[in-house]
Amino acid sequence: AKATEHILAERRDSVVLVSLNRPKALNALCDALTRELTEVLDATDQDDTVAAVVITGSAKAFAAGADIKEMQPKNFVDVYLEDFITSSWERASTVRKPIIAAVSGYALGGGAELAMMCDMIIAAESAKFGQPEITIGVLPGAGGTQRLARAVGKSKAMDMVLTGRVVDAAEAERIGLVARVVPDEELVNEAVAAAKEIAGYSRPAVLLAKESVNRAFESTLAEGLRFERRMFHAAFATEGQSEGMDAFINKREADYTDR
Ligand code: CO8
Repeated sequence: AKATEHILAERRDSVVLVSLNRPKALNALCDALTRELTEVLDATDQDDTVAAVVITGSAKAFAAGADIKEMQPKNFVDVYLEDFITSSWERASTVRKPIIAAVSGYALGGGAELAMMCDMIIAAESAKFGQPEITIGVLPGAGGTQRLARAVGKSKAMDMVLTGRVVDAAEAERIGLVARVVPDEELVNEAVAAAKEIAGYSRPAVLLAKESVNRAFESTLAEGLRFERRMFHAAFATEGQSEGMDAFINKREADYTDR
C-alpha cells in the first residue's frame, strides 16, 4: 500500500484501489492532489502485476470539483499558459488498463469529469452528479460538455450544464451516466469485485475490448466496425482465445494464463 498526501493506494490482489483522501475539502481536486493522482496512475499502468484500477472517494464525496480557492485568483494568461488543468487531469482517460470509478456522495464539476474519464461508473445510492460550473461563472473544462453529452445526449447534458442541476444516482442510472447503482455500504466491494472479474479474463482480450469501445467515440460507425473486426481477428492470436473456447467446449472453467 502506498500513500501520498492526498491519495491512498492499496492492492486487492491484481486490482489497485485508489482513494482520493482530502476529506477537509470534500476531495476538491487541488494541484497537489491531481499531481499525485497522475503519479499513481502512471505507476499502476506501468506495473504488469496490476490488471485493473478502481478510483473512489469518501462516503460524502467522490470529489466536489476543481479547487475553487486555487482557481479564483487565476486569470486567462495563467490558465492558458499552464493549460489548466487538462494537461495533468486527463491521465485517467489514457490509462490502458480497465479503470472503474466508484462514486459515493458528491461528484461535481471536475469530480464528475474525473468519473466520466473512467471506463465505467458504479454509483452508491447516495451519489450525486452535477456540473455546477455555471453557478460559479464558468463552464466545465475537463470533458463535462463533451463526455457528458456523449453519455446522456444533448437535452440532459444541456439541462445539467446550463442550470447546474444535480442528478441523483437513480436518475444517473436511468440516463446512462452510470453502469450500476448499489447500496452505499457495498460500493467499494462491488467495484473491486467487478475489477477482479475483469482481471480474471485474458488481458489482451480485455485491452482490445476497451480500445474498441473507446473507438466508438472517436470514429464513424463504419470505421469503428472495421476497427472492431480487426481487433476481433487479433484476439485469435492470443492464448486466451484458444483457452476460453476450449474451456467452453469441454465444460470446464477457463484458466487464462495471459491475464
Ligand atoms: N473547491 C474548494 N473547496 C471546496 C470545494 C471546491 N470545489 N468544495 C467543497 N470545498 C470545501 C468547502 O469550502 C468547505 O471548506 P471550509 O470548511 O474550509 O469552508 C469544505 O470543503 C466543506 O464543504 P461545505 O461546507 O460546502 O460542505 P456542504 O456539505 O455544506 O456542501 C457541496 C457540499 C454542495 C458539495 C458544496 O461544498 C459545494 O457546492 N462545493 C462546490 C461544488 C462546485 O461548484 N464544484 C465545481 C467546481 S468548478 C470545477 O470543478 C471546474 C472544473 C473544470 C475544470 C477543470 C479541470 C479541473
